[in-house]
Amino acid sequence: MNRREYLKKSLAGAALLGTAGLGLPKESFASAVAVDTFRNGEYVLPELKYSYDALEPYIDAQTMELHHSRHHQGYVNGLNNALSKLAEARENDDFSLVKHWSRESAFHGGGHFLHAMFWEVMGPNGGGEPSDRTLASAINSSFGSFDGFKRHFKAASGAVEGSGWGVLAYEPNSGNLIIHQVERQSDLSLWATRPLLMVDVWEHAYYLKYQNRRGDYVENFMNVVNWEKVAEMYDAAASAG
Ligand code: MN3
Repeated sequence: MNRREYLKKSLAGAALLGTAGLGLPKESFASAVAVDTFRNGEYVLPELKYSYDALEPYIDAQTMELHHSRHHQGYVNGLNNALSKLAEARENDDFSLVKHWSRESAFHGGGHFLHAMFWEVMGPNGGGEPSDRTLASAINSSFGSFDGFKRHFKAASGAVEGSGWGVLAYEPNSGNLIIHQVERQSDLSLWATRPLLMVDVWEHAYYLKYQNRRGDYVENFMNVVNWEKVAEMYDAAASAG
């Protein structure tokens, strides 16, 4: 299987997940971004490909460590727990708490998958504009210009009400890119779009360094974007769609 076929297969899994909730495990959503998040029958915290201080001065080491080792680990644990409770419910044929555990699996699953991609779309040598021509032209045709995209992405991410995410995503029906405001993190699994670039705007992602200045954090996030990774995911999404 060549790379394109592999990615296409993975993306088919991602599409399935969109309609079937947390469809497990071989064709997991995360495999679309080639992040190792599932091992020996359960979800695991993926390792960062750079050190906690690698994104300084834009994102500080203490925030990165807490965010990755505590918050993300919490979503991994919550997802595994919710899925085991749902398995228990099936075994006992007792679905009295199905609503609760379904919500828990969506919330922690959303957190786990979004963070797994979030770590990948940042990097120490990031920022600037995408050098990949396919992605650059998709951004231009969807937003008019790279600057138009950037202004829209920053405005949308800064204005998310409460906790949530700003997400650039591929919409396979039109072939266009769109920007979502995701409140909390549970709704993404319901959508047909394929996320390409996301910024975590929960306070835990920036409060130590930026306090209530979310706009400054989003502004500086643009300096750590790993556009090669985004281009790779765009290529995979567009060739599968
Ligand atoms: Mn977070």
